[in-house]
Amino acid sequence: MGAGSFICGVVEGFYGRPWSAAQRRQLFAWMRSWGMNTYLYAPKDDLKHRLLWRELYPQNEADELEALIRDCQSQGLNFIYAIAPGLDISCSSRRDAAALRKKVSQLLELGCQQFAILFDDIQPVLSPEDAKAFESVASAQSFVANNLLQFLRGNVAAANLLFCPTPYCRSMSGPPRHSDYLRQIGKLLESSIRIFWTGPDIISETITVESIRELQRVIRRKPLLWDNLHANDYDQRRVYLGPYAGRPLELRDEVCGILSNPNCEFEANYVPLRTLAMYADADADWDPRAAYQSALKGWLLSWKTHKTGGISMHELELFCDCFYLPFQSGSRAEAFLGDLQHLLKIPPGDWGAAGRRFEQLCSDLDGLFDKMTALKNRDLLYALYRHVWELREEVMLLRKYLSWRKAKSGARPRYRDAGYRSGIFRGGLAAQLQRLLPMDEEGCFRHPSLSVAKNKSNGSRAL
Ligand code: GDL
Repeated sequence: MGAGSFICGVVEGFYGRPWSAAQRRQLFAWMRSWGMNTYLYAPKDDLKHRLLWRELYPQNEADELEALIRDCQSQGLNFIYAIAPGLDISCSSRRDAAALRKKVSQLLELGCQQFAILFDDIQPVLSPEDAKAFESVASAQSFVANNLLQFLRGNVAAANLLFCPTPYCRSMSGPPRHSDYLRQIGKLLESSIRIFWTGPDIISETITVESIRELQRVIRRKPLLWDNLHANDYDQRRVYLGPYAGRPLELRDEVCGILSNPNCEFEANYVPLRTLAMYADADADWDPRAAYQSALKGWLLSWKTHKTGGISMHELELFCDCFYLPFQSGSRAEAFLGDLQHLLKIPPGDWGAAGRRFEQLCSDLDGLFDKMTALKNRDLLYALYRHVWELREEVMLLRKYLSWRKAKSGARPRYRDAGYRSGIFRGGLAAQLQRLLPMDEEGCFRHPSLSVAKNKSNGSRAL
């Protein structure tokens, strides 16, 4: 990784089951063919990466890691091992410093030459011992990181280090210019250490050039984007098949690189990663939707089925539009939703073209879901199954509901369907809790009984 080259690749940095060796091998092949250059190993639930960071890998796991590092490097990619000691490290402890050196020494022996140290998702407080030795969390973490870099340089002349701060987005740090933590990190961290940033939020819908320039002035370097746009570990009912979007091309000049931390379901990541590679490579024009359509053509090759009349490009686009980005559906899913919202508001006699479009789309989706069960790539099917299943259930319910309304010519008594039993359909404690405190379009919560009580008492405040 040359000092000036743009870092572009993947961070396996999510919570949940880490990817398998075979999945990572597939990832490296994709990355190589798309011109990406960096893979950061940071699975939150590899015990020895985070919770038990002091423990060395036993022989069998070390062998697997060694093979992984070799596979990655043989594809011409940088392999970076991340260690996340923040849950319980004592920054002033010589024993912990020695444990850290011992751990990275094991990785060095396995062939890893590049490292990252992560302090994300921890409490930003000093332990009583550290409070005696350091003025702040930032100075304690900088001390550990600088020492680690020095140690690495004794082993690998060109060694470098990546660093993930504890507040790693604006919603955590507040405006960077007012953040003592970021200012100190900027001042104290050795100038070659690269600092991660996820944007205005943990999951950032957009990232502006201005916001990054403001950060640069405080951390005294260009940040490295850890991009959670397609991450879904925080809500496993979602999956994101849409393009890399919401980042202007000019952003590339303001950051030293971008690593995507994508969907936990490895197979779901073709389009997200392919379009990130296209973004990194794009000339003056950048249209995420066009990149998406082009990436879908490549992905279609993985969608062969055991039935004749397999899945078409049109169907794949419709499908991915239904599972697009955290804050946005694809245009065809948006149109479907728009039609549906309209139909629910007007009497069946007026449904006309919107009604026909809705019916057509329901059949298309139903047919597509059926075809998917015949996919040759079973891993792809299994990665998407639960998402497809949930959507299918909801679409079919709406379809039945609308045809029932039509038959009843617009009456609005309550609809019951034996196929959607209470307690089974949308069941479970989490779903019950959601119903207790629904969120409105503006992101506000209000429990329904409150408004009922309010209405009953003619607008007087309910307790
Ligand atoms: C985070 C975690 C990351 C997780 C992501 C999405 C960073 C730096 N850390 O806060 O491990 O996958 O959110 O849930 O993003």
